[in-house]
Amino acid sequence: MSETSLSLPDLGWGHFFQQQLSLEEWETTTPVRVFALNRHLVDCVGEGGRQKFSLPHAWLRYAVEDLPTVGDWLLIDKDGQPLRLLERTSLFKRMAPGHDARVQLMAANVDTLFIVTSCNAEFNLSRLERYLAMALDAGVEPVIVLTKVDLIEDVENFRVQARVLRPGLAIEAVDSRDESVLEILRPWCRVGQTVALVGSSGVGKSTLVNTLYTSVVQEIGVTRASDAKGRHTTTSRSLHLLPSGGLLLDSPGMRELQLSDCEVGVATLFAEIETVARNCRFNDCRHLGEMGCAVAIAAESNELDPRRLANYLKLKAEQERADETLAEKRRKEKSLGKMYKRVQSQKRLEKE
Ligand SMILES: Nc1nc2c(ncn2[C@@H]2O[C@H](COP(=O)(O)OP(=O)(O)OP(=O)(O)O)[C@@H](O)[C@H]2O)c(=O)[nH]1
Ligand SMILES: [Mg+2]
Ligand SMILES: [Zn+2]
Repeated sequence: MSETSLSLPDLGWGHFFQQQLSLEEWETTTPVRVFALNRHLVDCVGEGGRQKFSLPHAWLRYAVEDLPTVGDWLLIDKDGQPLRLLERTSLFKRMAPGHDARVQLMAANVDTLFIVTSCNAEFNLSRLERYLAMALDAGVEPVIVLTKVDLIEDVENFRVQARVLRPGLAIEAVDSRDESVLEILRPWCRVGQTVALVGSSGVGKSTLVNTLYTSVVQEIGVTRASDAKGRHTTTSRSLHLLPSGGLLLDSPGMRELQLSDCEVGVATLFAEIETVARNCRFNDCRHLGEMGCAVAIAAESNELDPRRLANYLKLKAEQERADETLAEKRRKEKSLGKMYKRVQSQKRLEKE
């Protein structure tokens, strides 16, 4: 599909975005979708084709969540300058790798998340739960895509394991290099639908993108045979238009994925544990040995899956730590801001 012949619905536009525009904006501005970002340079596609611009200087002071990320819709004026960011249907974010407790936006307005995992040593239920919690939290439909089925005999075993993660979870098994993926994944790749991919390095995300795209657009890495681990060949995030009409976002594998603000997602995914927890004696029970803990009692009588429970507690703890680090950072920024203001007013006094 050529970028110059696209309509807004082809790019994922719909009622949700339309209703955010005033009549005046509808007449004087143009919506464009962010296809790629490189520091402050934004690469967008609209009805008029592709265009690039730098973020306005004033925007650099905005909070991270108010800045555009891949998949966002922006309104631009007649001169091609961005005016404002439209509200999102969904947003993926994470704690940035490193120690400075920064939230990093990963993708906006995604409809479906392909959680890619391969049928080998990489397959790990607790890791899948982490991605599922993210998808559910963002309000995005998760689909488990099992790759490398050509290398194993018993794919059913993987399916059965994945099925218990969530009732009604869509699970598809593919050889990412084979054209059959076009047919298997088509229900989620129709015109205007946006799909994102997550998964460890080497599971075949770029290979999937290439097969769906039919031409080579992403560099493909070599997996070390010994441990089935790759080395994250893909380093940028960008949207690709699929021949089927959908849009696909290939993100770098998430090496240091940390949940940020996924409380709802964790609660939704582990509903069976949350239900039991309602019977704990204390409202704020952390299920770590407190008196009258219903979760502990259920675990002892094997009513709860021990692996799931352990992962639930781990994700909750991670969540708490992330919340604390963020709160601490905000406190520091606030007191720095206050100090700055004091210094400024002191200087003014001295001048007078
Ligand atoms: N046999 C087989 N090989 C596959 C399949 N999917 C991917 N591969 C191979 O696995 C290796 C890694 O695939 P990539 O597509 O680069 O993996 P990736 O998920 O994009 O990895 P990063 O970009 O590093 O995160 C390549 O050599 C692929 O050819 C599959 O379904 N079957
Ligand atoms: Mg890749
Ligand atoms: Zn408890």
